[in-house]
Amino acid sequence: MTKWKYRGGDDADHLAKVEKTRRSKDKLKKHNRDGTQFELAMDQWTKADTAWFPARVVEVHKRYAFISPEAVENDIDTRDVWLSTVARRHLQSKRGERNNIVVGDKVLCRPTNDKDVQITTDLPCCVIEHIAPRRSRIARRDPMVMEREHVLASNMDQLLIVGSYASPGVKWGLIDRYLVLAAEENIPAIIVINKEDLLKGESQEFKEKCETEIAYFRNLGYTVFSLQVEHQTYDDPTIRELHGMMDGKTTILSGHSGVGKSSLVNLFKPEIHQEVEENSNINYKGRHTTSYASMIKLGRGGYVIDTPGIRSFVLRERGPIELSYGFVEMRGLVNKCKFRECRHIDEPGCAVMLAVAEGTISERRYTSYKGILTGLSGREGRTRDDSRESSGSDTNRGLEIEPDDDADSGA
Ligand SMILES: Nc1nc2c(ncn2[C@@H]2O[C@H](COP(=O)(O)OP(=O)(O)OP(=O)(O)O)[C@@H](O)[C@H]2O)c(=O)[nH]1
Ligand SMILES: [Mg+2]
Ligand SMILES: [Zn+2]
Repeated sequence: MTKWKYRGGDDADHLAKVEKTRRSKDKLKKHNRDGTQFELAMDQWTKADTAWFPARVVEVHKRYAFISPEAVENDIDTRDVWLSTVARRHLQSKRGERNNIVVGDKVLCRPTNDKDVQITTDLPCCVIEHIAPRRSRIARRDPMVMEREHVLASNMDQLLIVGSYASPGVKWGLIDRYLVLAAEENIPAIIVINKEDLLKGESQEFKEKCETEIAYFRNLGYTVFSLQVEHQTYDDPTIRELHGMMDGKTTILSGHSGVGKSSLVNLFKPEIHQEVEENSNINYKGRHTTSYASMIKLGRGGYVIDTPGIRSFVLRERGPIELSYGFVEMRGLVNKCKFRECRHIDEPGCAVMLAVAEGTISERRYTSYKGILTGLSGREGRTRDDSRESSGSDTNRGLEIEPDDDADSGA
């Protein structure tokens, strides 16, 4: 029997089927999650006491998290924080995830004293009793336990992918991986390439390569900003345009360490000033300035989740149908391949490979697709630290979501 199945005259809308499969998987996931008592839809939250209050997780540390009360939905003062821990009976995560709560989670809190949370603090304390199902999430494969997901943040409306032309150089493959996540989460992605000033020290060939990549992404429908954050003001038209796109939304900033994520956030007059590396000439390998993902309200409204640059960003395994959904230039082609199960790797009659040969799909993007499919993409930056992580016993790390001392990588 041949390993290929002939598609024959099947004229059903393949794309619609892919979408349906995705949705049913989502439903399944939600159903499983609803099964746990900890995760409950907000309309099912029961307050045992009137003092219990809804809140948003704004920063997560190893043994505790900071939450901000959210009496009115999407209205949070991110400077007003309580110290919280997850109710003991829920500490063991049943969801195959690395941590119980992440930045952006909507939670129901029970006020308590610092004896209950077992941390001495001046802040008011509370215990997290329930978490609402996540509307959207950004997750990678956990570098410590391969089969497990490491959710980085949740409930964002859009993803801002930040790279820089130099120091560190732009990693197009990482941008591709983030775009896959955004497509799957059904949230818009905006691409920012920072440090335009450093382009002048680069070769003509490099500049042309960058221009080609940016034009390609724009052609796919993505908004791409090429800018310089340093020495820039709030009134610069490009910064204003970008800022305008964040109004009324929760935007997560992702990208390697040192690309200028926190510098960018600071331009938007956040409630809390973000720490930025002072020496712009350092080598970013092995260090990062932002240590924890945190949610911050912007001066004009809207929220950002500033994240630390992470070293390895490997996506969990995906099949070719699911993955090609995240490569928008492939979406319309997959139903034109001769075989329904086509992986677009070496199958005869593959419409995707034909498009690559004809130049309508970029070689680089196609290579990126293959790298993700085979699980090779994103490992380039793995170091000894990663292998030390993977050998550690890690069955119950409770709240932990630290950035694994992650920093820059050649991903
Ligand atoms: N040349 C140049 N340097 C910049 C620009 N924007 C930011 N930087 C510098 O780049 C360095 C890193 O900036 P950060 O904002 O700390 O970068 P980050 O992405 O938040 O880094 P992590 O928190 O480690 O993930 C700082 O020294 C900034 O001053 C720019 O437009 N041009
Ligand atoms: Mg930072
Ligand atoms: Zn194919």
